[in-house]
Amino acid sequence: MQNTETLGAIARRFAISGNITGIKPLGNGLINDTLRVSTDGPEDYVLQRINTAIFKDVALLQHNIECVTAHIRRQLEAEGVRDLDRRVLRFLPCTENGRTWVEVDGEAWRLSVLIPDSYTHETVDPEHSRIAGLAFGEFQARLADLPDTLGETIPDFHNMELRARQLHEAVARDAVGRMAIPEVEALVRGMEEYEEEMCKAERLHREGLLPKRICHCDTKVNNILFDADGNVLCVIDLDTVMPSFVFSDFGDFLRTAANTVPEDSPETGKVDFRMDIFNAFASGYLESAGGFLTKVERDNLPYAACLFPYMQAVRFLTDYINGDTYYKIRYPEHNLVRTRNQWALFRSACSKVPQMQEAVSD
Ligand code: GN1
Ligand code: MG
Repeated sequence: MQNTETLGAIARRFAISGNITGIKPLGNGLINDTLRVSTDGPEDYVLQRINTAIFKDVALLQHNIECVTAHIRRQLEAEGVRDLDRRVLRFLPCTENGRTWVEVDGEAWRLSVLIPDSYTHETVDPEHSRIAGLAFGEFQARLADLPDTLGETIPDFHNMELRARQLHEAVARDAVGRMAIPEVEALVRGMEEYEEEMCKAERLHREGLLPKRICHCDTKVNNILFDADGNVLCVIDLDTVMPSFVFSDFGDFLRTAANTVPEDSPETGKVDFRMDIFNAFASGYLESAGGFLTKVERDNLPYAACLFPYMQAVRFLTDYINGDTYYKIRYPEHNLVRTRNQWALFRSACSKVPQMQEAVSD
């Protein structure tokens, strides 16, 4: 990471106000590097280095984000919402050409206004899950009439057939010899058993039974900003907003919120899929999204709750077999530990499908 002086110089290429008084890391995303830029002016900022190894088309990425934030801002304005800057992210233009990103030594950076007195959480109780369900359903509903066309910032991001193929390719390549570990081999075989079942969404789509809608595609708990009273302010981390199946947002929230432990907890025995969180989230989501969901989408929400732990287990294991080239890791076995955790979550979710079906059909 660059030193404070270099980071300050990057931040000053955007139309910020005030003098910079400090720069320090913010949040714990696995992809981009995020920093808080404090100033003596009226606002502080969030500076992000975009991981261009993953987001290869920064112009497309920022186009999507600009369209989405402008659209939501227009809607909120029309609804008479007053605290607009707390309800939707605002990215600043850079001073030289007005774009919302700058390139520095081959790396891309962007800067948004930090929303003061806002909080992210790594865990939520049922009440906040219900509120989050409302928020993500509302986010999808708001984007249903987006006039712009959004591109896929990571093509086929949540396409399970692609993720399965990437696992097979990693296994065949065995780049760092990790297929020799019996546990890795067993995990791969276990995943193969469920592969066909888990690729159901792509089949339904091909049969014309499942639409793509604009989704957030990274609805982890910590991608929602709450105020001090626990109200949702807005949804953040918009890099992956793109056309996908509604399952993406439903499933990925539960993957993080319904797990009794964090996604990288080594205490696999403690992993359990919480039905109280599922019920609360589903009730909030159906309240705001129920109006536009088709029967196929609604009936398959329990499948979505299983699909995302499964897909994440496949992705973590693929990265482990590839030698940890995608996700940030803090120790050598980190991706394997994450895989075990998500695999246990998948198994737990599968065992609760009948209860889930009952809850969404009510
Ligand atoms: C990544 O950037 P972050 O940490 O919010 C990943 C998600 C995974 C998640 C697992 C672009 O999200 O898809 O579900 O890690 N984002 C990308 O924690 O791959
Ligand atoms: Mg994030």
